[in-house]
Amino acid sequence: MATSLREPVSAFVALGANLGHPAQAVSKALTDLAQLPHTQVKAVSELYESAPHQADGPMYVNAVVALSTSLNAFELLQALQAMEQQAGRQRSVQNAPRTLDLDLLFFGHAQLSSAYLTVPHPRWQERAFVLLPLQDVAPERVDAHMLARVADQPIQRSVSVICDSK
Ligand code: PH2
Ligand code: MG
Ligand code: MG
Repeated sequence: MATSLREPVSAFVALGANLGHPAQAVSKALTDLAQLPHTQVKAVSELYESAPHQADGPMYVNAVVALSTSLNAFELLQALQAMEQQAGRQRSVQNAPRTLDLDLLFFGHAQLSSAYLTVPHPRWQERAFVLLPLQDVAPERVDAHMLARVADQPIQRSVSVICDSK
């Protein structure tokens, strides 16, 4: 794991789930992310309920978390994949329904493209289920044009949150 001498980097992770108990899986992942070594949770978005985008299956629960971490990008990726495994993630076809998906959106200003990892995430701007929660934790990264382009994708803040705000 990382040496503690490395400068912390600001990283953003998108969470999604649509099999099993999606809200519980996302909540547990948020708790587990806070336990990662050399890592602090800086901000957590609201939870959103979204229709599967370019995919089939049940409604998704989505969120985005902002981290500060001294792990490197591959160490963080490994930790995210271990959490997906622990949540019972099966890998079949692309965009298949899943118990937990943890995607690294940004890792500081890094631009990486390898067989294992591409950051920034190649499709982050195409997805309402990324842009809306990202706007909660990093409004400076999301603009009106981006939101307009995804305005046709069904998404809402999760029901409990809507009730809370009334
Ligand atoms: N993830 C996908 C494909 N489609 N749709 C929604 N609403 N939420 C997701 O997290 C999602 C998706 C592939 O990772
Ligand atoms: Mg994904
Ligand atoms: Mg993924």
